[in-house]
Amino acid sequence: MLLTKTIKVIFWGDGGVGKTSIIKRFLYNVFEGESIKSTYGLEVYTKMLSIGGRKIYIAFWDFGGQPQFRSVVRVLARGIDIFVFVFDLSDPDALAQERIQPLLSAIGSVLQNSKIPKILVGSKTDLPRAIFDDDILDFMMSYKFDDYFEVSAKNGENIQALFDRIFQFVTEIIFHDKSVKSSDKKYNFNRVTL
Ligand SMILES: Nc1nc2c(ncn2[C@@H]2O[C@H](COP(=O)(O)OP(=O)(O)OP(=O)(O)O)[C@@H](O)[C@H]2O)c(=O)[nH]1
Ligand SMILES: [Mg+2]
Repeated sequence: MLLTKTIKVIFWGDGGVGKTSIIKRFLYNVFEGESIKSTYGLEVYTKMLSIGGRKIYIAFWDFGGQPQFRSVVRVLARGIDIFVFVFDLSDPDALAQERIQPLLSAIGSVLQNSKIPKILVGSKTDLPRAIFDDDILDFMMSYKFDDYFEVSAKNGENIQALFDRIFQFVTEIIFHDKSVKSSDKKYNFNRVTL
């Protein structure tokens, strides 16, 4: 008998940074552009994978980042397996403390939990870049992210690499691979253009 399991992957970040666009680019290979609607509260997308003879359901929890939805995130994020935090590389204030702090406090203790893999994603690489590499590295290290990807939902750049990494974490979770322990964390800049 095949055992099934659901892995909960949370996408979090400010309103308009491109969370829904990233998920839709990966799942449906589309980019809706200006016509995409801001996520109202929460939408969950699922995908089935077969890993080592086991059926694994991956649930992508796509939260609306607008301030009015922030109060529900902490409760709904319970049971999270993988955390993905998206910021907009074309927005010069994307990593400013006053923008980041309310977002990170809304998510509760996820960032303090070293057992949860955490991926940082810089979005909209097709637009002019407004954030310095040093600021990204500082941010990654302060909050102990395990990996970093720069993507564009518009042209698809690095989207597959991001989801491959998510699925690698899924495999590690399923098979209890110890390589995701915080002591083994490596900081990788998965840039297409360096
Ligand atoms: N140029 C460019 N625009 C993008 C990209 N990804 C998203 N956008 C645009 O940014 C806007 C917001 O995208 P969404 O995917 O709705 O962002 P979100 O993070 O899901 O926003 P909320 O649901 O409000 O939290 C839309 O106008 C998108 O077309 C990208 O890679 N490049
Ligand atoms: Mg959205």
